Amino acid sequence: MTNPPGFYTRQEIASQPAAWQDTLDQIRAQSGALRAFFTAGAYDQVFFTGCGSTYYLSMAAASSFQQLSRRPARAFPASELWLNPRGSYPAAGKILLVAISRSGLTSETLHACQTFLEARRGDLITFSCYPDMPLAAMGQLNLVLPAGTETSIAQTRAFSSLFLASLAASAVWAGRDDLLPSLNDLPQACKRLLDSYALLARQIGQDRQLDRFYFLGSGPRYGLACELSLKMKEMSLSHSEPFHFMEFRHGPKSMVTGSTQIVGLLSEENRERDRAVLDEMKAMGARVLAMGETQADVLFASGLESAARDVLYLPVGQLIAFERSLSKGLDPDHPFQLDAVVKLAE
Ligand code: F1P
Repeated sequence: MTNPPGFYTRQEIASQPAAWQDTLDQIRAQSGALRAFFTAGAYDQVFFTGCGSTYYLSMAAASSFQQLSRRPARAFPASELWLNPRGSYPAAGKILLVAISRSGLTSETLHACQTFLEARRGDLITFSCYPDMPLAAMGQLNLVLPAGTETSIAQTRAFSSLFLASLAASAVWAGRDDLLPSLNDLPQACKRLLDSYALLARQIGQDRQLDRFYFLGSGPRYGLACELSLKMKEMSLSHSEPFHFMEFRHGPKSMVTGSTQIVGLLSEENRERDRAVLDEMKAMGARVLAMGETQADVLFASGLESAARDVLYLPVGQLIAFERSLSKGLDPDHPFQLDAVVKLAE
């Protein structure tokens, strides 16, 4: 018997609370090793890298790490580190490279790590989900999160679990261990969001009048907006783009029509400015969905500080893409023309 469309993706989205709990337990168990490794390294800069989803994850992780630690961090697609190292790495200084990959098998990520190690620019830590894959043996420290493994091609549970792991590790490296206990509230908050907003996600996903989607976010939320926009493309083959909130006025707003859905990943720090962008686009005819801690359509009310709660933007956004895919008669488990891993012919 064949599975119904979205059989695996539905389970992977729904099981995120348990996957996040496993991830947090694992990071807590390894926090001593993570701290010792980072302290001994005395790094000048931290680079985060990956491909596709895990590149977007790297963008969010670099921003969170720098915000928490006040130390410089950058994110690059693995292909840039591999093929354009001079334009990516600074001329001098010791680097911690954090390579992130669900599969641990993506060619560009493996090449980026290999060339980084050969150039002796610093140390490598890897985050992945499968213990027997090459990436999980390449770093001086390798964190494997089996809770993030997936059958589906588009990442949902893997992305959020790996992002949460990178955030917990960043808190340890930043000397913000005080953040770790509060992360324990996230699995429950995720479950509440999935339960409370399943219907709203379905309504938006099934609205076939919509023909374009824009995901807006700033700071770490920009990387998350990129990921949610990618979900919309991969799963539902819809026109979708991410922007920084304030950038949206600088050109992209010319695309706004009555068939536009804007999803705003509101920050608390800049809530009024973010909100003004959404209000302006609504006045132009766009439909608007605001996600955030307070005064939002998708309301977190988590009580957590900003850096700790960013992962909460993901579940409802993933559900919208999932529902739109189903409503278009597609199978979210099998995005068009995509493979789970990009392996280059050597
Ligand atoms: C990265 C990735 C996926 C994407 C696609 C191709 O994989 O870009 O995010 O969905 O299927 O590969 P990984 O290195 O994180 O395994």
